[in-house]
Amino acid sequence: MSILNLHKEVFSKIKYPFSLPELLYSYDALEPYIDAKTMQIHHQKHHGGYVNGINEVFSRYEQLQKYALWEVLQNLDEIAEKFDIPAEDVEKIVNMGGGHLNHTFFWYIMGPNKEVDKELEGLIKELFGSMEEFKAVFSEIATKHFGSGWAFFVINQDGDYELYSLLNQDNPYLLGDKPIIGLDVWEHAYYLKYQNRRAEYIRNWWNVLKVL
Ligand code: MN3
Repeated sequence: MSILNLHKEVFSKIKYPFSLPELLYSYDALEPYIDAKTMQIHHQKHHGGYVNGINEVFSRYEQLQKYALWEVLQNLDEIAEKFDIPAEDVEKIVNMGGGHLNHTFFWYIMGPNKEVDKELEGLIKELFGSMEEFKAVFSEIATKHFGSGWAFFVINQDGDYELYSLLNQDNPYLLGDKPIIGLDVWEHAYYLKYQNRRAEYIRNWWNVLKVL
């Protein structure tokens, strides 16, 4: 399947009760670019925390449980009003729900062996002229993002492709966009191995991005 069908193949299946997805590779599989300790803490503790957090909120709102998580994020204002969800729980849905979606997809697009998505590769070459140009633009956005957050390559509601970064665990569905590629630039994603060298982490990350 092409990563361009991620919405249907991955995101549409993420519903309550949420669970921490198994990685398709071992914690040390992305060495030397991402170390095993970082992967283990990132998956079990950080992602695990987001899963627990979003389950806790959804457990208190039975009306939410029939929706896929992406639908709740995309229509959050409307849904919050309809079910009378207070601001602090809306914030938890953004942070915990976004954290769960973002990480599920992050693990999914990485791997120890390249399985280049030809459809995506073709699209990127058409849009950016070359893979190098795409990587340069994406890397710059990820490197310059201030503080915690993610860099994303998305398709918007008009069918146009965009690159941008978002703060914290904000997910493109909040803007009505569908994520295609995402890179976690929270310090928890790289600090043990790279400390403050985010640019080096980003440069190395392309080696473990399975799909390109
Ligand atoms: Mn993370």
